[in-house]
Amino acid sequence: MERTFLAIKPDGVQRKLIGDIIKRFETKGFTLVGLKFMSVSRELAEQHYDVHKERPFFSGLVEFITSGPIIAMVWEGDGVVAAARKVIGATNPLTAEPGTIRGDFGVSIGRNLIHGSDAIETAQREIALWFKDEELVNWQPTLTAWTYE
Ligand code: D4T
Repeated sequence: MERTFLAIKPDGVQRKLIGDIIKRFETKGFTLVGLKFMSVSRELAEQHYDVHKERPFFSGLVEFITSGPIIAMVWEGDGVVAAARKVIGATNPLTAEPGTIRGDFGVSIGRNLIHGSDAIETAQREIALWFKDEELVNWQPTLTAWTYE
């Protein structure tokens, strides 16, 4: 089953949007398999954003993600990587569609509330970076037959 890595960034935590954000993925039908509330070290932040290390906004990204606690999560489901990106919305909350997390709750690209892996390979890399195997829970919700045909 496909898995993705999602993180509620410090702005989402400070604005008390944890419950609202998690609810979108639960009600959609995806399954939570890992979750931790944590501070992010500079080393982990730099590894996570390694793909952006030459971009002008890299240091700002690292500063921001280490500025307060975050929620790191792994979610599971058919097509969850691409579908979660749709639930999240476009990178810039001002242009993100209403009904998406960023479209409904944000206005600024540097405060876009949540990260989601952008491809299956990225998800595998990010899950391995943020979680140990034993921190992930393999389970099947009893509602599965009512969610998946
Ligand atoms: P993440 O990776 O956080 O899910 O965001 P996206 O996948 O939607 O967007 P991204 O990787 O292109 O950007 C990562 C992160 O950088 C911030 N950012 C981005 C920024 O502050 N200024 C910019 O010009 C861009 C392109 C927002 C998200």
